[in-house]
Amino acid sequence: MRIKRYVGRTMKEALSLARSELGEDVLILSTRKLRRGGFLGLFGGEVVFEVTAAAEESPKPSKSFQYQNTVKPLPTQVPPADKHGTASIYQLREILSKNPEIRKEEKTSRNTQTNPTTHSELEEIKDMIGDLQRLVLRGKAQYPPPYDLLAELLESQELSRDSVERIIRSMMMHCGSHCEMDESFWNQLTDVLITTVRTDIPFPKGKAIFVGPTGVGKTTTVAKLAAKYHLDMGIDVMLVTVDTFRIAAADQLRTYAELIGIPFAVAYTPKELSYILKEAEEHKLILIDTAGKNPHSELHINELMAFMNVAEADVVYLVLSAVTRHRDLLEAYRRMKKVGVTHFVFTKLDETRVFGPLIDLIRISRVPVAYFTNGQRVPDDIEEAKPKVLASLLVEEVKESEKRSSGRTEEKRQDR
Ligand SMILES: Nc1nc2c(ncn2[C@@H]2O[C@H](COP(=O)(O)OP(=O)(O)O)[C@@H](O)[C@H]2O)c(=O)[nH]1
Ligand SMILES: [Mg+2]
Repeated sequence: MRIKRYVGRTMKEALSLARSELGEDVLILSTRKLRRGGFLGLFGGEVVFEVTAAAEESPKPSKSFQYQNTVKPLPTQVPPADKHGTASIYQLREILSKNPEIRKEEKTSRNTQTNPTTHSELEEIKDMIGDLQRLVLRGKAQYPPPYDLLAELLESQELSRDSVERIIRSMMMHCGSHCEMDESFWNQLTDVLITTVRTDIPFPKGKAIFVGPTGVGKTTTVAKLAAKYHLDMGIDVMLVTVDTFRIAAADQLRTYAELIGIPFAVAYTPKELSYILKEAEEHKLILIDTAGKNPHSELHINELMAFMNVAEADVVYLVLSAVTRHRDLLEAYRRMKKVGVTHFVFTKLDETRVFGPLIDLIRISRVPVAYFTNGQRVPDDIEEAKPKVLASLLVEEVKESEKRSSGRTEEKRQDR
């Protein structure tokens, strides 16, 4: 069994070439039109017709012009000849599909075939790759070194793109467009961040209410502050809770009140709260704890509003956990701002190493942060918010990542 390809200027010519060499009983396996020569086989060149034919008899010498016609003989599993002595075309196709040599040749010749669709698709893909490259390059080339690296490091702290741009612009103004990532660079970054972190510690007087999502640490924060104000500063503090959703919640604060040695009351309804607050007027500072509200639930927010309207608090703390994802943090603020948030308390700073979202939130909301909490211990794990604390936490993390990334680059260099 021999398989050969014949090429002619017309299909007829190609077929007669096959027949003249392999005999009249030749089996035509495939025919196709293709362009030969030209630039990369794509442009220009001559249109020719190719016939792939198979026959059993031994080859006759031929002077016909052939192209790529030396195909290895097929393996021994030749299809059985039918009653006319010719193998079934389906069987031959099956053998062809199993023969890697032939598949490889077919692939090569397919690549040189002119196919207008493939060509335009190819051009389209090339254009798309070009566009993508330009886009990527524009993104990267936006900042000269080392600001490109700084942008990456700030993004890994989950600062928004907008914040990163502002910070870098400010850094470039102070440090120039080319500088080293040395100690003075990091100090400058700390200073830039300090200007974005607004803090304010309310004077401990009047009524302060604590709102925020469930489990962020509201009750613990109320206890920490009560202890701090009463035990450290000798202020006359009273605790009130409107969190009657879980019995344990009221008991949690009651226990703290007993330990600290200050009065405590539970308000089940806004009316009760109004009554309690009137009675409690003589206390210098009243801290009101609320139930963890699902910030996505309008019902919960409306319930909270009813208590808020009665409380007429001087300070409304929105307590948010530092481990909350950027988007959820902004969403929690967006939902809660209608209750008239005046300050933030950021909790669980000990549980994360990513501080960008907190800095973004302060900038976007223009609400100052009053306290940071960094552990479960009452009353120790709370501190008054200072811009430098948050700025330094972020800068320390950025420096660490920079060290790690330059260490990796150095290792790679030595490996080479
Ligand atoms: N690691 C850590 N855990 C905290 C912090 N503040 C509160 N927690 C814990 O978070 C959990 C929920 O606190 P809780 O005050 O009951 O949250 P609430 O539902 O908002 O009142 C408790 O296990 C607290 O001990 C903090 O700053 N760091
Ligand atoms: Mg609570």
